Amino acid sequence: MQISRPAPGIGALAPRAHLATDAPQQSLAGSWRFRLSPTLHEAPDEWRDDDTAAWDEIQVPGHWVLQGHGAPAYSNVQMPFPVDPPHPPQANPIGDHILDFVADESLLAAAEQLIRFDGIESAGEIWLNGEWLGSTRGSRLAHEFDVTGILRAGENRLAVRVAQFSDATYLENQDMWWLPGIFRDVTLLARPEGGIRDVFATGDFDPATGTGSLALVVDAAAEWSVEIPELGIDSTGSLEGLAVEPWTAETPRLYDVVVRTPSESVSLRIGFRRVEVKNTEILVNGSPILLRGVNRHEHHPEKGRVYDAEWVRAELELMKRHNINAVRTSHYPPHPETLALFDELGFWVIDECDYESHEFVMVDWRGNPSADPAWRDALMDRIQRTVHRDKNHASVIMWSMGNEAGVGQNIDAMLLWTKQFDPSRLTHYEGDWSCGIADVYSRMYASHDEVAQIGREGLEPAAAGLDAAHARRLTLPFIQCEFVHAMGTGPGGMQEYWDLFEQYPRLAGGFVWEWVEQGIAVTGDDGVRRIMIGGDFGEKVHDGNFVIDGLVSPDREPRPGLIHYAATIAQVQIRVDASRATATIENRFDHVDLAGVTLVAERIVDGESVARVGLDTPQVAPRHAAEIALPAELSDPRESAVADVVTVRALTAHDASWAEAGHEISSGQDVRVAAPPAPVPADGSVDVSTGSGELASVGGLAIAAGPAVGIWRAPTDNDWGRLHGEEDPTPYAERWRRGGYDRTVSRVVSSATEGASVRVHTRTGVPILDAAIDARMTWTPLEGGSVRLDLEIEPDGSWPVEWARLGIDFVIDAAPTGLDFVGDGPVSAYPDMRAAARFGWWSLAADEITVDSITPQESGARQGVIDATVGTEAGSLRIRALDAPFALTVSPHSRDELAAKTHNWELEADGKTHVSIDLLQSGVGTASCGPGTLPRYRVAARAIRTSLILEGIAG
Ligand code: IPT
Repeated sequence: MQISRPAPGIGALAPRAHLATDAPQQSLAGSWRFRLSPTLHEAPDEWRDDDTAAWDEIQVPGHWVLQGHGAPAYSNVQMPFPVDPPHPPQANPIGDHILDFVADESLLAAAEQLIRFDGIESAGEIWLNGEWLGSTRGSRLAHEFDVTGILRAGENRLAVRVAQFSDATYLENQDMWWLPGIFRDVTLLARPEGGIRDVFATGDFDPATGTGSLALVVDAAAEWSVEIPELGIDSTGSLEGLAVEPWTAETPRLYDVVVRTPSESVSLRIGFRRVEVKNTEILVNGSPILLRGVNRHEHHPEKGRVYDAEWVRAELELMKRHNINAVRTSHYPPHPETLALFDELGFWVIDECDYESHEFVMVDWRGNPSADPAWRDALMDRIQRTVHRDKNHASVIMWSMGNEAGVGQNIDAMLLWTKQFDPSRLTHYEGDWSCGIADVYSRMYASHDEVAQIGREGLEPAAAGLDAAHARRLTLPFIQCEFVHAMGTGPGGMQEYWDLFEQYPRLAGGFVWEWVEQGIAVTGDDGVRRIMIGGDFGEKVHDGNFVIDGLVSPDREPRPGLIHYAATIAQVQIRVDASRATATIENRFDHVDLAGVTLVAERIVDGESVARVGLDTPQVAPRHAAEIALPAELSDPRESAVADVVTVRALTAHDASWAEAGHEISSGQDVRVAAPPAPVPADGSVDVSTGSGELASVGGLAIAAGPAVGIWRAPTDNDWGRLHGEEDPTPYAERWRRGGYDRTVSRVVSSATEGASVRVHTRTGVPILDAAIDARMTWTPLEGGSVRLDLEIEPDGSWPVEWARLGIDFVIDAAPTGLDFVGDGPVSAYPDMRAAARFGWWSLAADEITVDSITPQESGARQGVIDATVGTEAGSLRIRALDAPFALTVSPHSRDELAAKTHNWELEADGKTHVSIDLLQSGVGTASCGPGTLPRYRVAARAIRTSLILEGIAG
């Protein structure tokens, strides 16, 4: 087996489209025989005629490392073995696969037969009945081999030797698990005489005339014709002047098209649309588009990259329900059926070539295949296989050459070939900022400031004196093919990016990194299913939890980041002004008006719904807004109310495959919160210890600890991120630890009783340094056993770094049972990630209070809280704000426990409820990869005061 050649596979037929045909096919999916050898040297030379009775069984499609042979491994930029191209390491598992099968008669009856492999990682050598068919390169690319005259009646033996690593591995370092195997379909295809080898169908829509055309390049061995039944068309050539509705991601209108010869019919689903660049904007059908995107890896927690049709449909529908309209297929073409789903559901797609050579960045790009002529054919083969396979899909608006592969002549050649082969789409390659050839300027993780600058320069004509490359780049639209990093608690700063994308026409949107957390589920002997990360399989080189950075969990549960992203990018934005009795409805769709949207309004006063009405949806053109009047019952003043909230929701008006009518697209609110009536002090006493300064109990509920002043949080993945471009790039998590913020020490300075009140002054310091926080607390008994706390906080000395938060922390000696609160929810939020939080009267179950991050970290804060009841097994603690709202975090885990553990399944609940009432909180940012928390969301030491009512209800 030759696996050290910088070259394409051998023997495969020229690439062509993945076509739905009526010619017979036979799937070879199922149970195969399998034997693993640890190295190529130990893999027997003679094996293809072996009796496989003693071999193991393996499911194809499948990855052997997920079926009990060897182990998965995760590394991102770094290679799991030395950078010694084109050689794989000696320790290179070899998987021999054998299938004995009988070919269907219908196949054998055809003039010719092919076998197609849709994906083998990383290199396959294929034999049928002892004849060598060839080899594959390009794990996510299809390879077809001619088996005419080799495939026979009766028993056939297919033997496939797969190397886990090969020369191809140097081109496939794509920030995902290394998952070898025949992981996509294997299919036998009949090729009838006079059949259709290939079709390239380009559906165009001319916005000026409102008509479509269909350009067809058909490679057939007979006369062909094309039929569009819906349009009553039956013709023998390309078609023009078609009365069609255009395809867009918002209106994914497809037409069934059949291309036929006397012996074969090929069915296509064609969308008519025109993609072009004008005045730095990406236009589709003449209108600019904004990409509300995600980067999507193929990942299933048990099956890896094996396609599961229902699962993939469900995940794309989940995207649609969260207003996502674009997908970058990072960093390889997905299973071919996924493209059909993109067409059908409506997504703008950047289809990316199966190419990343990021490991060369570790050696200053020495030997990078993008720049080495020796690899040219291998790379050209990859882009051609990508483009040919998916060329008939309306959803694909850009071809991407790959990811993070440096620069070089081979990339240029790939771009040039693609542009020439398919001028109907744009080309993309992020790795070359000079943009000499690509049609869009693309970047990843550029800061807000830089993105704003890129937007601004698009408005100015190219300044004199620019070099030609820069001048060309100024004419291009800009996208962030990766922009916020959805790792752990976060990402913060999405709204601020989005505001820029909305503001500058040149900015055509972005793609969150990434859609799904690529955790691998392993069920232990104890029956417990645990999510594994890099390193958990004993890898010597790995990147830990950097593979857990998605908007949804491995099981596709939305993380708060997804909920906030959905609100940020929502195509309908609503602003309510109850005092003026108006709402502004902004249509941010690019192609449709609001006929598909219904509006409902509700007014809730102090928790009671007092009015619920449907509103007439205004006719608003795409990218326009209208103001509507609200009926009086939504806006008449009510002086006595504490919280008077008018919410207008935009719902889908019609059923769609991805959501029934009535699905909420977005909402807007006007919230009027008044100070609650001043509480009346009562006789009695407060149970505050003048020794420790702690609240021993309230209303019969024992308080195990607190209040303690807290300035630290269990570091998030983003808190561990280096702050590139900042004066001090040291991660906040490290600076907090250095500053001792996680180990504060308090003492009571004074305590005194004044009538029924107790006044306590505490001073909280950090080890080593002289910075401190003085907290002055006055406790006053109220009617019914509750207490009032007036709190004044003043920092002293010099604080080495901003605080994570400023709060007072309590511990109750019983596990949490739930949380009811009045404030912004129900989703967990932080100051720079709160777009989806809506004021309301919310009730959370115990398992909804925090986020079950795979890597334990701070989570679960609720913002803008004015009233909360923390339920515990010992009773509940009610906390009410007397002036400013607070942020509330309730957790079954202490911060020390969260910070100490590396997997969620290692966490041990201490049976206590940890409550933090935060007066200030830092944003979360996206520094795990990208900019840190924006300065305006950082918390410099400062004085603050507040007043609260605490009420205990012993349970
Ligand atoms: C960027 C990669 O393109 C992407 O694949 C992923 O690894 C992401 O980072 C981090 O999760 S590259 C980064 C070094 C900017």
